[in-house]
Order: sequence, then C-alpha cells, then structure tokens
Amino acid sequence: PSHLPVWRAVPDESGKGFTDIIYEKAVGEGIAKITINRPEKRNAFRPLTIKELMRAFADARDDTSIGVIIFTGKGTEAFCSGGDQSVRTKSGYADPADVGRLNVLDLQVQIRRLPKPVIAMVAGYAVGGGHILHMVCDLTIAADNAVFGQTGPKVGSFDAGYGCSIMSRLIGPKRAREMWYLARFYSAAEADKMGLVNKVVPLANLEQETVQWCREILTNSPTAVRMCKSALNAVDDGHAGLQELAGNATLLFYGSEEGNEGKNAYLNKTRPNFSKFPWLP
Ligand code: S0N
Repeated sequence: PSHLPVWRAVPDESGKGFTDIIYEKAVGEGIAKITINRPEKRNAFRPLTIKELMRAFADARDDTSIGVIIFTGKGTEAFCSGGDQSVRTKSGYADPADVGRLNVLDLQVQIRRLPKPVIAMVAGYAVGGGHILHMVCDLTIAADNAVFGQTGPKVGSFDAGYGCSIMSRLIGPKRAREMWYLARFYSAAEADKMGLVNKVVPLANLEQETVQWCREILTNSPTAVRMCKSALNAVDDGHAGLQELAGNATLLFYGSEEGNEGKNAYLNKTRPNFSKFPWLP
C-alpha cells in the first residue's frame, strides 16, 4: 500500500512520560517511530533525551509485533545536531544536579545490537553526534535537503569509537579522514555518492519512501533479517559481535527437538537420548 501509516503515540511504561522524544507505533503494521523532539535546538540531545530514546528503543525491541524502527528528528531542519553544547561539563553531558558522562555511547551500542533493522530518516542536518547516530543505524533514507558532517574538531570533541570505525567501513579510510580532519558539511547528493546513505528522495516523499522500505523488510523472514544484522556486524564487533551471533545460534537451537531433548530429560530426571539425532556432515 502507498498510504502513510496511522501513527499512535505510545505512553512511556515507566510512567515518567516523554518530554524530549515522541514515540509512536503504526496502527496494524510492525513499524515503530522514534523522534527526537527538540527542533528549537536542531534536535540536539541532552542526557534526558538519551535516557528517553533508550527506553523507547528497549520497548520497540521487546514488542514482538514490531519488526522495524524508524529513527528521526522533529521537523525538516534537522535529524540531530549532536550533543547539546549548553549542558556539556568537564566530564561529559549532564542534566541539572547529575554527573556528566558520555551518555550517547550507550545508545549507539543499543542500536547496533538491537536485533531488528533501525532506519535513520534524515531531513536537514545530521551533524556531530547526530551524524554518528545515523551511521550506527542499519539504513539511512535522506531527504534532498539533508546535510551530513562531523563538527567535533571545530567544537572540541571527537568520537574515536563507532564515529571513526563505522565511518571508515562505510566510506573508506581516506574519505573518513577527510570528514574528520576538515569537518566539512556534505549535501545529500554527495553523501549518496560516498555511500553514507541508502537513498535520497525529495523532502516531501521522505516518510513515504522510508515506510515503503519498512514494509518491504516486514514481508521478509524475521529470523533471516535478525541473523543478517548480527552477521554483518560480527566481523567488525570482535568478541561482542561473535557473542551476539552466537546468541542467535543458541536461540535457534533452543527451538529445536535436539535442544529440548536435553532440557526435558533433565526435568524428567531421565537420561537424554541424543542418539536419535544425526551427526550432520
Ligand atoms: C546544526 C547547525 C549547522 C544548524 O545551523 P542553523 O540552521 O543555522 O541553526 P542555528 O541557528 O545554528 O541553531 C538553531 C538553534 O539551535 C541551537 N543548537 C543547534 N545545535 C546545537 C547543539 N548541538 N547544542 C546546543 N544548541 C544547539 C543553536 O544554538 C540555536 O539556538 P538559539 O536560537 O538559541 O541561538 C548548527 O546549529 C550547528 O553547527 N550546531 C552545532 C553542531 C555541533 O557542533 N554539535 C556538537 C558536536 N559534538 C557532539 O555531538 C558530541 C558527540 C558526542 O556526544 C560524543 C561523541 C563521542 C563520545 C562521546 C560523546 C558524548 O559527548 O557523549
């Protein structure tokens, strides 16, 4: 179908309520949409924003009716402009009366390990820590007004983690050096050419196109997509990547007759009979 989904706001189950984000699910479809809602700050994130985003992503992960998550920013001016510089302290970003820390790193890891595709839907600026957030998403659909870049070297920050390693994998080490050393901004067309995004569409079609990609993914096998996400990450993620891929193998084994033979025998206080299972070539 070509119609846009009907979005239903999802209440925050912790009871705290969301102030910095909007969390929605498509009625009758397996799509969640998580929106940073600070357009007056070009959707810069503060620690509260990150905490709310992490609660929403956790909910979308746990909801077995959700297969794909759209991550976006409110309005057409920005996807996200990175860390809110006005709450930056000597030890990182801090809410009032809180200790500063580098909160966004936990969110990056959460998106990377979440066993469902996360699609960045980018209109306007995706810069600084906001650029890294789009890079850690599985796919990026960009509007033709999108602008990409790192600002860290201009404002005294850097992301020497995923911000460098994933970028280098995405666009190659020469281009990654260019992006970080010069801290220039790139148009959607340039980003497309570099392999930073999957598709560029007119701003007016952005949500329609993104939803179309979600719907296409949702027609496919959830387990196959899950395995591909963890496998595509595993080679770069070392022990953590292998652990996740292995967890998926265990998950599949738990559903098998052979896996259950051992558990059932234990619970029944009998000997397991594994002889009925072949030693496959
Ligand atoms: C996005 C830009 C280019 C938009 O320019 P434009 O359209 O001219 O709008 P402005 O007038 O500049 O902005 C409108 C209002 O929004 C405020 N604002 C925008 N961005 C931010 C921001 N990041 N923080 C705080 N406020 C912001 C403006 O101040 C303005 O407000 P008013 O109207 O009141 O003046 C342009 O805005 C821009 O360049 N923004 C700054 C981009 C930037 O430098 N971001 C920070 C980069 N660093 C990080 O993101 C840190 C990354 C990070 O978090 C991290 C990474 C690795 C390891 C750990 C961490 C960690 O720190 O946790």
